[in-house]
Amino acid sequence: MRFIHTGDIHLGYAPQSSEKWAQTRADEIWGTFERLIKQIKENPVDMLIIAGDLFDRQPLLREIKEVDYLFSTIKDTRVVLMAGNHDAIVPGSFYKDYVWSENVIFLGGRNIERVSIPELGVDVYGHSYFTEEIRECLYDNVLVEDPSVINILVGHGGDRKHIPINRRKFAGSDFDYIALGHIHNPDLDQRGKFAYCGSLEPTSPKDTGIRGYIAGEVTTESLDLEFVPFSKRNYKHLIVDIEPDTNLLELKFKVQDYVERHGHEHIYKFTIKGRRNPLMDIDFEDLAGICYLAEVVDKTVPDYDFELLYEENKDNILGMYVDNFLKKGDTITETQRKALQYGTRALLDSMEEK
Ligand SMILES: [Mn+2]
Repeated sequence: MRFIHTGDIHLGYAPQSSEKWAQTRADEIWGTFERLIKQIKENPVDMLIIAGDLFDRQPLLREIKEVDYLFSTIKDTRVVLMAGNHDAIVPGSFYKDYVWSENVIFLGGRNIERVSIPELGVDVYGHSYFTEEIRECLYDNVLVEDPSVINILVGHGGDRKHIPINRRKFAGSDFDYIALGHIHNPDLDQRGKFAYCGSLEPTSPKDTGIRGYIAGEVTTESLDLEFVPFSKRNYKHLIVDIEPDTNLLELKFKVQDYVERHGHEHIYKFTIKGRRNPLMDIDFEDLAGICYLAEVVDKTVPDYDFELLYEENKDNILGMYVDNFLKKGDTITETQRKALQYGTRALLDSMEEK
């Protein structure tokens, strides 16, 4: 049985909502999901598993209809989905009474249920979230009722507040495949017969690395899993080193060069390190024009000539401040060095104002 395992699509989410490009990302999250359905339409698999958090929040009825329309376009594929912690079936949820297309199996029970699909020789086990948190280890002791068919468990969780899991128990279970969602990092364990597909698109700057889905083939005897990169963009975290003689334009060129090499389509976090010219202020706005920028972390330290500063300011507060630290010589600690740098900057600024 050939399948695609995805989850954590988070439709409706706009990552980093304060950024100019937030709405673009929200559209892209929908777009990538549509692209996956189109691909399945052209290249059908037996089953599409969506392991929770299809929506980032309670779906509108209109949104469920749109998703169901997409499913109806892949009639040759059985769609199996569950509600996760983000789109839990809370009171008033449109998930509750929705009648899905014929090829869709919505695992809409509070407790784990078994759904048999005789045409595929498959039994699927699963449930939905009805609350945002489930602390019980629901997946640890699920028993397979019919070992003669292919048995698949669909689940969502793996942290303290969302169904903690026990990987060792999975390996000893009778399931042929355990398809999990909730953890946004892909994590494939073919021998352990389980995998996290990871989110289809990255949804947070912490989600560095490649995102996509799992393409697999399972029988009662074997399991083959392949991770397929599919996201439109990835988050990349890069470190840019600068020197005291690096100027602003040079820094900008360095960043442009990084983006050139690593791909214009991605979303970047830059950490800028090194000793910088004390007169140079990093222009974050300027850098934001180069690429999709998630964050710039300034870890540079101003490269002051403290001996000279002291000589020139012997008779004022700056000179006294600097001298305090210079007297320590080599015994100066890292914290004191920072205090010296930040304090000097503050004093110079206040002297400039006068
Ligand atoms: Mn989740």
